[in-house]
Amino acid sequence: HGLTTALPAALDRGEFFIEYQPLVHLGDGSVRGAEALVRWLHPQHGILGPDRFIPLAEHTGLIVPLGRWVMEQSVRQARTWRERHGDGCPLRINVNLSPCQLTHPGLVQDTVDILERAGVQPDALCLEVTESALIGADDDLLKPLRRLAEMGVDIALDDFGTGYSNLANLRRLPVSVLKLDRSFTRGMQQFPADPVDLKIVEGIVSLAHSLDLAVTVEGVETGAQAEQLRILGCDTAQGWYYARPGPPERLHELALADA
Ligand code: G
Ligand code: G
Ligand code: MN
Ligand code: NA
Repeated sequence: HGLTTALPAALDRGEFFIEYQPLVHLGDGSVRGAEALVRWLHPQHGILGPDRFIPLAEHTGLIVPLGRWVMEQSVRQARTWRERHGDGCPLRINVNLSPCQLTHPGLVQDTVDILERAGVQPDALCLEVTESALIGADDDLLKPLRRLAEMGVDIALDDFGTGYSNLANLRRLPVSVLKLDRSFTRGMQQFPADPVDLKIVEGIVSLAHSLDLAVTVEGVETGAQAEQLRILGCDTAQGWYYARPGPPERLHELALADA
């Protein structure tokens, strides 16, 4: 595959870049952070989304250096936001981790090094791991995540609600945030909202809060959805209603606009 063989050189040549999508507090509308989403500016094919190359990078192992690069850029960006935004700025950065990064032995040390080099507190970083990556996870897989959580790095369970995981299993996982999958948000788009989706989200929020987990909702496209999800008790939202993924300056403007 042409894209696969081009990946390592693309990293060396600096063809990857990151867009940031804001995470907004549903209670007061303030920007609390952003998710980092990697793109590839391919010299022939133009901008390629992660769905086009992350699976290839996972297959070849390039995801480890690429993921490290994404984390380094994102953490530096978080420092810039925190500096420009002033003291006590709570802006955080969410970075996605592939399953193979979780099993890579260097994960904890790489993360510590990146935070130290950037001079950023661990609480500025949230690592997103998909629910499916942790289904049936044994202690060896959870150990690095526990270490990171003890340091103060937040761990979020991404695409929550699609993985058929055992809910009782949640207590074992060192996560502090559930990211509710977009499919639930879709049910709130129509009016009246899908009553089954309402009940499911209500149940998840109640379970999450009783376990001291925050709930982030993805894919919010309308004000009506945002209002419905706020009433259901969700904490944070992400989606086109607030902003599409964009360059870092855009997030700074959004964050300052409501400061
Ligand atoms: O918005 P978008 O098409 O960029 O994102 C598609 C998917 O790609 C998301 O589910 C996201 O989890 C994944 N993704 C985006 N950036 C990264 C990254 O840096 N690392 C990994 N592993 N996945 C990413
Ligand atoms: O990690 P994850 O797959 O959850 O990453 C988010 C993905 O969802 C990205 O591909 C991003 O572009 C996409 N996305 C973000 N906001 C919205 C939205 O409001 N609606 C839809 N349909 N997709 C969104
Ligand atoms: Mn994600
Ligand atoms: Na997701």
